[in-house]
Amino acid sequence: MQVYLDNNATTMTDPLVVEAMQPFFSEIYGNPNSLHKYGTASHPALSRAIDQVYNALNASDNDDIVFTSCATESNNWVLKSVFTDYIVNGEKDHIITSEVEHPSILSTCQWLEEEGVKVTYLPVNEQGVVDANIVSSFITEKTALVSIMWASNETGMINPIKEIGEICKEKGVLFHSDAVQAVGKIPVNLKDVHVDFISFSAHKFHGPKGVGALYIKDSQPLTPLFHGGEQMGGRRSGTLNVPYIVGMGKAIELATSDIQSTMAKIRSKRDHLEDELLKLSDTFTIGDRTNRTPNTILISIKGVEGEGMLWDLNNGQIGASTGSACASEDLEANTVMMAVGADNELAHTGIRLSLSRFTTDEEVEYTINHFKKAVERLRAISSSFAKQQPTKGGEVTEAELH
Ligand code: C6P
Repeated sequence: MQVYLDNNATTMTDPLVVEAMQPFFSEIYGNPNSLHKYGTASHPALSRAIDQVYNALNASDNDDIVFTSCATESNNWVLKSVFTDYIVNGEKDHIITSEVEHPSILSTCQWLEEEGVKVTYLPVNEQGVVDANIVSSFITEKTALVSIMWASNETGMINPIKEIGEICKEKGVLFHSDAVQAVGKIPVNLKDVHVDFISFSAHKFHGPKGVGALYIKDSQPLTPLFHGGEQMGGRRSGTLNVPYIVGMGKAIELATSDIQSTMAKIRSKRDHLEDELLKLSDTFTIGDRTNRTPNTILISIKGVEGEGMLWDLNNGQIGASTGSACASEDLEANTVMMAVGADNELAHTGIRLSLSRFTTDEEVEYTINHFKKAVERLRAISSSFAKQQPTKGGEVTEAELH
């Protein structure tokens, strides 16, 4: 059996999505900006894809949704353009974000700091969540932008986006949310929350890699990241990636059309997996699962190095991760676990398991069995765990976590 449990890194492209994309490679391949029939042939499919994305997010006709190559691009675009428009060419000098954002936000913020921008990196609470009141307390008249992720890629924890949005609206500050791990996993209703910008990416909800989007409320101005032709109203130049945009439309429709029942099915498998793994001694998961994306578990297994566990799981044909795929090549402690208060040793023990709507009950059972045996094997050779046994034992306490 092969089990893929790294769906927060990327997902399998749904075969129905591949089917929808297929005609736009070698049959309907004209440039959509060409005036001849080969170009215009793609227009109905493009319009449909745009409608599918607007409908899935309940965006309004006054809003813009601009297709990009990925969420990293969308995140870079919003931060760098707010810098140009409101800091270089305006009176502001400050951006607020959190310590646990994806590297595409954190590295861009570090670059902005080198350019003279003041950046506040807000801490998260022991649940891994940003407190809306803390956001409020750091906003000044010099704050140009608040950028807080909708849901964490590492823990799955969901931030209070509605409250933060209201605070930003009241204080007249732009609000961006990296919604990569929210769109397609939990309901994202843009009429229900106040956000100026959201970033998202098709490959996180069974669409193809290489296509993302930036939502821009009320089509407000934002200096383009790419200058060139008039594609996407001049907001993002470059020939439209027709098959991928069609794929994104189909994928978001499939992911959101019956999201409550899809979520319930994934959640019940996730909860069963989590309950079973928590029966192992000295294991704990990060964050209350009622406020977590329904597919995600970040579990810490005391005495078992995350990398060792991944290797063992991989030998059992199970794909998991120790955290963000973008940071998987360094063997540093998990920074999100450190941010929720784990010490250095514990922060090396995190394993992220992320399910999808394609995960089966059989795969979950297989994972439970293999995981339990792997923990036994690895603990047997872990000298630090063996040394702690006589004195410790039992559950890891809150005090040990902090
Ligand atoms: N996170 C993970 O393993 P791209 O690939 O550029 O479309 O998405 C980047 C990105 C941005 N924000 C969040 C919250 C994300 O989770 C990701 C992708 C993967 O967690 C790969 S690093």
